[in-house]
Amino acid sequence: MNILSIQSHVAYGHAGNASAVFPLQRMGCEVWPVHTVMFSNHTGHGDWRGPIFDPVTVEDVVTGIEERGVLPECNAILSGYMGAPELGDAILKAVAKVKAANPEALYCCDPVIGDTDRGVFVRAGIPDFFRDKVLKHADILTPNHFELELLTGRKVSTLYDALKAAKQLQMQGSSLVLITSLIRTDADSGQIEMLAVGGDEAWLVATPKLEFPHPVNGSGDATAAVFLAKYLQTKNLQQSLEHTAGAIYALFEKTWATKSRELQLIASQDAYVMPPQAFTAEAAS
Ligand code: PXL
Repeated sequence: MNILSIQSHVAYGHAGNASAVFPLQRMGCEVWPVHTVMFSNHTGHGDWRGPIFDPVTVEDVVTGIEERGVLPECNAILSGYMGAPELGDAILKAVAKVKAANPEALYCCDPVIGDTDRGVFVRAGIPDFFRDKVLKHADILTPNHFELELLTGRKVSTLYDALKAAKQLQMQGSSLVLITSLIRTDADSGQIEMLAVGGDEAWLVATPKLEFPHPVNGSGDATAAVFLAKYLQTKNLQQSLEHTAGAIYALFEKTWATKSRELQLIASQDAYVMPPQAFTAEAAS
């Protein structure tokens, strides 16, 4: 599998490509990382240094890859944190190029906007870009709870609400929706859930919720990556969801045990291939 991954890069710690690339590689995928920003660290630290790349730079790097003649071999595009709304068009141009070269390629968009702890943490214009321009092009969309509500304009409190919201996104164009963190009133509060909806299938999986002394950033980026790789390998929604739940729970557990502020992405490497604990997804309706 070859995956063109267009998202942020951080030098220290793990977010964006610095969270997605290693799990993808460890799962056996070739990754072509193109960075939208090069920051010292993720923005959850409050301050950081480094540039947001010009859209022309991102387009140029993609053109260079195109000139190698390899786009027909690209199986998927993965996009995430953008840094500036102007980078959106560069990402969509890359998606168009890859799909022209390989109509089977999937576009997996992680609509990185914010989360329930921090609210919106991206620049103005980015949420609108996802809502107005991206939804119709994405084959797979991986919002967290906060992003799901923001993109659909719906309050999501129950499983019924979540299914409705996912269906709305499907109607807008994303055939597969993975809600990477679902918090609902009609579930055990000691659990955190993920919901995968594709076609008329829906699968729900729960893992224990770990209480961290500080927020952990970058886990959504690894989640989208692991899910995409497993889905490309199996084309099976339930299996991809269960694998992702096991892998990401192991990553959280290791991070929690070490009390680290950064994801223990490398130390958890075996979990991406063989999750140590199995979680069974249930059909949801
Ligand atoms: O996990 C999303 C993300 C990606 N990239 C950068 C970030 C964040 C979230 O904080 O700061 C640079």
